[in-house]
Amino acid sequence: MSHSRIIHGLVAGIAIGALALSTAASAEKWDMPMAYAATNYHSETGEQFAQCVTRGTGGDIEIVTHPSGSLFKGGDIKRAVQTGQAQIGERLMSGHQNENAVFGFDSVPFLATSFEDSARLFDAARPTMENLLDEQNLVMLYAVPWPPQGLYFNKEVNQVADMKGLKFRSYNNATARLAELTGMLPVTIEAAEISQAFATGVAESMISSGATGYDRKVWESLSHFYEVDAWLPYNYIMVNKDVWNDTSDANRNVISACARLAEYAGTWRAREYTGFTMAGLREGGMTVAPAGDTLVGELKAIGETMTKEWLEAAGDDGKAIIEAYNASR
Ligand code: PCA
Repeated sequence: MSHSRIIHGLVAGIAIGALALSTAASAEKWDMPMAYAATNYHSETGEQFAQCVTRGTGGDIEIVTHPSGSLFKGGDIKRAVQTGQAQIGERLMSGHQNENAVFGFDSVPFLATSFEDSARLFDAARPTMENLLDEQNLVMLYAVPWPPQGLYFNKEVNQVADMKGLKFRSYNNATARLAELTGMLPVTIEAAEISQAFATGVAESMISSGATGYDRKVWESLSHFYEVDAWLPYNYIMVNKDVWNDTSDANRNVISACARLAEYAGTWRAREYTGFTMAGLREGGMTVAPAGDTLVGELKAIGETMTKEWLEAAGDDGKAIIEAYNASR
């Protein structure tokens, strides 16, 4: 072999070695399934969180978001992250209420009905939720509320009796129970599928935020949104614990800082999106108004029943959350 050939070979070898090294350092890709519309503030906040991490870690970790249930459907996201099929993901926390009632602390009717109160409630619950998730191989990174929940119908509704027999789209145990207690027929449907469900008559009503109605253009099928401010449920971002434990201290610090920023930004966006989407529902032709006194009175009574039931089901953890919440006033 000639001298120049050897040098050439050596240089190529070093170049390949360097390439392998740099791909190893930048190759870690984290898929982040999310369940809601790409244009929704939760998804936008998640996307900016992902960019913050990718940039902050100098490309060591590239997070790729998959909104609208495109990688995993909402109901499958937690399992996917627990089992490492996805490294990180976002889910509605109260969606896990069927596993453990405690997860529904944010869907107890009329317990926390404003952004301020729901933030206090979430902070009161945070240590308990972190522990519960830790036992399930998950690390919670941040959480952002949905706007206050109100009732959607395809007709005017002034009292609970007007709701009887309607097919009601539910998104967790609390919403299904609300349907039962109001004489409606609950059917569980992911937000990503509600336009279709309302268009085909599979569902005729739901409780949700103005945000979700707006994201899914429900004015194409529904006519009324009644502000009830029943509760403000949370979405949270979880990462697989093994993945987290394998992450360097430096990169974990970056991720935690990006998470704090995302929680702050997402919470403010939730407030802004509330007014914006109410206006959007009106523009779409819907009647948007506070629920009438009769309806509110009846819903409060149902809320008391649901609160009692939740406290029984959520046991000591539930009681501790409510006590911490009341003490934070
Ligand atoms: N939107 C989500 C959960 C709560 C909300 O406002 C949904 O309807 O699925």
